[in-house]
Amino acid sequence: MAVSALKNALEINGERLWDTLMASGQIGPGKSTGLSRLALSDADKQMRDVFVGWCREAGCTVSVDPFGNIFARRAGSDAGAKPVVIGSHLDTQIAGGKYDGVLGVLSGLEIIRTLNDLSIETKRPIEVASWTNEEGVRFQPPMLGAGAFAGIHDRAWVLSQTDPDGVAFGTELERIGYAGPEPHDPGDIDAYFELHIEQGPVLEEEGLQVGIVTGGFTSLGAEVEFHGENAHAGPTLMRDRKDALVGAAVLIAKVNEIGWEFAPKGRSTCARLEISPNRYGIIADRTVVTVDVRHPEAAEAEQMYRRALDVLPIIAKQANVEATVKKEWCFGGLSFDTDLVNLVRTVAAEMNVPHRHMLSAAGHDAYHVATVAPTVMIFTPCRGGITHNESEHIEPEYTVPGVNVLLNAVVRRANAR
Ligand code: HGY
Ligand code: MN
Ligand code: MN
Repeated sequence: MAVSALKNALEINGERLWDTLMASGQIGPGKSTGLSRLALSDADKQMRDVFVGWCREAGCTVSVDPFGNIFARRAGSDAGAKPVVIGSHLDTQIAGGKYDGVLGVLSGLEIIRTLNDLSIETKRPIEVASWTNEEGVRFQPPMLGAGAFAGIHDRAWVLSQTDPDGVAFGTELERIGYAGPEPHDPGDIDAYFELHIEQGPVLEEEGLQVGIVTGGFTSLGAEVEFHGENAHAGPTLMRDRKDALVGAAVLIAKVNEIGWEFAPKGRSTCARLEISPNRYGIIADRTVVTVDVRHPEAAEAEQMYRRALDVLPIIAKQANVEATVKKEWCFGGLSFDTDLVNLVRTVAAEMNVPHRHMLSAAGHDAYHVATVAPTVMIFTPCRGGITHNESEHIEPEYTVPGVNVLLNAVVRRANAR
């Protein structure tokens, strides 16, 4: 590990962070080395309960807002000062790794534990936030808890969002006991830091340990429903068919084509497909396709999105079905706070931690928090850039330096005038 040039640079207890990460990795179902800890599931509740217990053991006061977002606060000498918040998410993808989101939340906890060990009091309070349903696997859109906190989504609308089984977000929050009383004031944050695995190969390939995230791709998403008619797969003549699966198939191929056309910067997929009745011998009368296009330049992302939706009438005619856009969302296309970007870069340089500026192609809770508070993200490497995959993997020697940069940047911000 590079020896820090920063006089009396603070350092976390890397072993303790790893033990905490491994403990989290045991909470929830998942094949082999991964996790499938979906938002508001029993496993999510179990993880939340353990996390809240850890925070209380570390002397934090814990509060929960009406969206299940958890805030664990370590008091500062100036009780009236706005807190410096460190956050991310504890829910995982359905075939996810143990580190996406989780590393950011548990790094925040480790920073509080380290400050306790060193009996360091900061001027501003320091708070660790765990946002609900970042992954958008169970409930769409992604980053739902952070978006609700920032006032981007209406409270009643969020609570009414349903999962594929028709179970409402608000019902599940009540069921797991994380429907908090009153909303937190989104204006009550001095600065927000989110440390996250890069989920790409750049830092590892360049032998760097910290990515200072200056902004994010523009991501545009939609849920498109095709309505056709059930009919027999045999006797029904081709001219008489209204096959919703054909509509979906043509759109999926088209979205992929658009991604290749705008590659390498442009990205696209239709990651989710619902088919009804999805049985042998009967033509599908309903399909739902999730469109996801992304690009570092907003105008290009917009063009990709328009191209995808402009073909709907053509597909509808061709497949003799109806096409309806049921939901739309967008996130990203932002720049993070310049002062915080400069602070993280200064600390990384002083600590001799090899770093670079970069953009995020993945969405993060920080995107929504950035609409209400100065915000920055720190990326740390992950093996082969593999993520949203059970074999997501990180190592202490290239992760701990980034958490140490976060620790020193947060303390400096928490003590600033
Ligand atoms: O979709 C995203 O980029 C994020 O991982 N939820
Ligand atoms: Mn994440
Ligand atoms: Mn993710």
